[in-house]
Amino acid sequence: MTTSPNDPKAPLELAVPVEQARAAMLEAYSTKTRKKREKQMIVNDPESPPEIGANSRTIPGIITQRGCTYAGCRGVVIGPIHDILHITHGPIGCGFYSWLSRRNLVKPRNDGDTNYLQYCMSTDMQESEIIFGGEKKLAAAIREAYALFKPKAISVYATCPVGLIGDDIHSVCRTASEELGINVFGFSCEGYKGVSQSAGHHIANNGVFKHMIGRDDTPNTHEFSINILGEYNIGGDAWEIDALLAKCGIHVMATLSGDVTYDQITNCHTAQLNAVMCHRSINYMAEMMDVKFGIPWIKVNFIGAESTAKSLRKIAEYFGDERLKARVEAVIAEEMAAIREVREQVHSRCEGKTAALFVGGSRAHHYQDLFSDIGMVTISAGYEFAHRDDYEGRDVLPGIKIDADSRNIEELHVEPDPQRFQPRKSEAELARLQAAGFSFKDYDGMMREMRRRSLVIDDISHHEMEKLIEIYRPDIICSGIKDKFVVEKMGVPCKQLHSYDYAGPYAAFTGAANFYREIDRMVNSKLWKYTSPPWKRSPELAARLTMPPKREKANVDEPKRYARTAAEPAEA
Ligand code: CFM
Repeated sequence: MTTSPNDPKAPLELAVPVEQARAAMLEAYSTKTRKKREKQMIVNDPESPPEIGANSRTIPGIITQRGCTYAGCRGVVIGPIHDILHITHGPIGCGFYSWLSRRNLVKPRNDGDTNYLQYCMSTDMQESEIIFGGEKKLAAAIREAYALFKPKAISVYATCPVGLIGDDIHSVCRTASEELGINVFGFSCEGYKGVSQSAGHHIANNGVFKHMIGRDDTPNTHEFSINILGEYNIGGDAWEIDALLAKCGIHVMATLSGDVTYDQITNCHTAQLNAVMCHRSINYMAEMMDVKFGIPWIKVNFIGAESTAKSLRKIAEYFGDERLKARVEAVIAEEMAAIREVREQVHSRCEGKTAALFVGGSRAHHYQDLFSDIGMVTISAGYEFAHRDDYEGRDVLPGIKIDADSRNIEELHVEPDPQRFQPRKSEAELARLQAAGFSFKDYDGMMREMRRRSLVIDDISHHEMEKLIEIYRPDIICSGIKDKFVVEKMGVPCKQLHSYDYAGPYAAFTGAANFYREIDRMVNSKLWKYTSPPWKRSPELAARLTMPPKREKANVDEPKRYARTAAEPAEA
């Protein structure tokens, strides 16, 4: 366990060169599609990551794993706040599919505490609202919900038809707020607003910042206090992180947004530091809190034992307190010792095995550290909806072109708060930290930490995933429900890194040990070699992407058709 199997400097040597695999993936596409996909499929150079095409529209006809803006806002960033009522203004399907499918777990602290996450509230728009407007129905729904539950706050989410018919949800919310005397606010997060759920994250950050952050100035009396931003308590991850930090003597004011209450959020601007887990979904909030309140932010990663130790040390370094540093070292030593045996055993069975990760906007990066812990190599990875800075590092931010889709999302103009802006560190303290090599806002992106010559693929399609498996047959693929069973039918285990397949937690040290065991069980199971996909047994099910001959008209893209062929012979 000396050198990391994912040491970026070491070039990845694969039986089939990555350029060849990339060409094989691109081959089936029409000229126009190929041109676009080429920019999103990059052979990695960690020292100087090449520019990757990211956060651009998915080409129609390509099977993507992406979600919508509404999902990113209601489902991801705000949904986990469990003591406010979330009302989806739209047809019933949008509400239902945002309900409890993400495993952002909640444990009310005391008997009788409110937990509304079991409820799925929707205005259930019908044709009459689409034609005559849905504002009245929304106002009635807010009143009804208040009468039933008396919540501290109500949050309203617009779905696609709401934007199309022009319901003004914000004025309905303002009126309801005056009438009921509670905080009621809305999000214009119509599904079509952006190219993916990423737009919804930004809209959610803006809304939480405007309507919740800073409403309660109760002084913070904790010696060492931080917020964790971009941690959603999937499978209980946030609880692991909280417990670990508590052991070190560090208090978590609020986790945005995992098992968190409205009151925690309204008071979290009193923390001393923001530690960012998922850069993609919440970097906006970290920046805005820095400008308005003077809270600096750093990037952390509590996924993987080595990364967790590194993140704890970084937080202790920030506070600069010798007692805290000693405590953190003692906790790291104790936790590492507790998982040493399982890590070594699993390492001996998994060393040299390969993984490929295609997930969301940060996990494809973070989970590479867990695989490194047990000697596994990541040969290919990519995000569904991340931006160039999540791939190449924040240095590229000034050079990112703002396109029409991004311009659609409001950029809040934030200024230091005249009363509450208070720099958390003096000039002298900042100089001391900088001299020791400490940096703030320090996200270098995924590519700088991946092996040279690994394949980075943005918004991977099902076709590319199948080619990847055909060519490299990784020992495990980490992805989500949209392709899990396609992957497994091809005889490769697939670990869902969104929902964790009903398992977890995987964060911090105890979580890391859970992950080692799970991966060991999956990659070393003999089951996979007995798996034969249905199309191998029944050749009439085999389908192949075939392109018709080129069309004459230059301005029309070649149509894509799936022609069913009995191409593959039946297995004996
Ligand atoms: Fe951040 Fe997430 Fe992710 Fe994300 Fe998500 Fe998620 Fe994810 Mo699924 S906020 S970007 S929009 S870490 S729901 S908890 S697992 S895609 S990699």
